[in-house]
Amino acid sequence: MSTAERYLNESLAAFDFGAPVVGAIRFGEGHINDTFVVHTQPADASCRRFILQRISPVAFREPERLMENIVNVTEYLGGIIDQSGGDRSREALQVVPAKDGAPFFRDGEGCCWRVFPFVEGTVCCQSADTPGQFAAAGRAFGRFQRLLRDYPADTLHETIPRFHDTEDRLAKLKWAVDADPKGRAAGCQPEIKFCLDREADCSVALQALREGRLPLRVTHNDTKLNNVLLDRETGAGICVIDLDTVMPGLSINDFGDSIRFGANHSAEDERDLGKVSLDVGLFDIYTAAFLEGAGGTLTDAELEYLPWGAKLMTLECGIRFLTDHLDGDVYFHIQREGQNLDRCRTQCKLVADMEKHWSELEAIVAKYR
Ligand code: ADP
Ligand code: GN1
Ligand code: MG
Repeated sequence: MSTAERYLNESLAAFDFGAPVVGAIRFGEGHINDTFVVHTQPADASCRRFILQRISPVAFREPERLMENIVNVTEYLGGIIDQSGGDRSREALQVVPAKDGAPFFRDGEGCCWRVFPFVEGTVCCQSADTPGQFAAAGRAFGRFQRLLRDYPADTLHETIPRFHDTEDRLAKLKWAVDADPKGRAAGCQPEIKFCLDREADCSVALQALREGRLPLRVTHNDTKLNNVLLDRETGAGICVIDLDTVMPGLSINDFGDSIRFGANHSAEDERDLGKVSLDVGLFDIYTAAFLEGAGGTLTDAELEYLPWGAKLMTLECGIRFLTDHLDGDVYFHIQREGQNLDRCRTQCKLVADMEKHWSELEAIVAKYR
């Protein structure tokens, strides 16, 4: 039994679901939190579902501050959605407080649990079956950025320090290679070399930020396709979820992380690298959709750096997977040994593809400027 399962019943008892709980099972394919779907049975209505999550204590050291961000951001988004005649219960996450009124429950080991109503009538895709789904996600993440344009960024806590500091990520990889606690470095020399060869790239966006060419905005920072819920009927991207890393950041990273995950036709941990390649057509579709959703929020410089967002988020993720593989898989959930190395390899393959198609990517972005 995992630690999360040990505290599941205690956590269920800490929230008022409005009706008897009839079951709770693991749910979703997130790499970080322990997620369960809870079924309740009201006496006079059909089953209602909730998402119950144990916030990863490895990823998030200050869960109370993280939840403060989420409560504030979801209330802010809800206000804007109400004003525009939308439905905040479907278009933004809603935090269900614990019985004691707090936005989370702390279990016997000090881990925090939280509850959101399940957003019904939606689908969550692990990969885009159609280009339309990818475009829908792009519009939703672009819109997310636009809606938070005037959010007071200085009131947000940094939930993971230096989260998208690619220079720091590379430094951490070097430490892991040197320490090599699991004796795995010998088995991944080509991947280590691939990442270290791109040291100069790691500074490109950060340097542009330092020089004031790229603005700091409120960003999501984890814009995988499976972090947006699509309407089951219309296919529209309606609710951006996984708000743990909403922090000041770069818009090009929100764009880029979606490209990393979605502009290809393979799983993130695909072992047959022959199946892994960047789909330039999907890059084009996502660019158009993201910019439509962002509705003029982005500056010329941000547009110019969009291909860099894609390359750097992919490289950085490869670096992070490799570091975690060397560290012994302590951060990203794995289902099999070597999975983080496999994940790293797909990222390296995608980076190499982006380099190969670089002028095409720039031309696509130029088309929409
Ligand atoms: P992680 O940080 O581990 O990725 P997420 O918050 O993304 O955790 O949740 C994991 C998965 O749970 C999502 O990919 C999605 O499938 C599902 N999920 C999370 N919140 C909701 C919700 N409110 N309604 C429906 N599904 C949800
Ligand atoms: C994690 O939480 P999830 O599964 O949506 C990670 C992202 C990585 C991603 C790689 C808080 O995202 O940064 O890009 O895995 N989230 C965190 O799939 O580290
Ligand atoms: Mg997620």
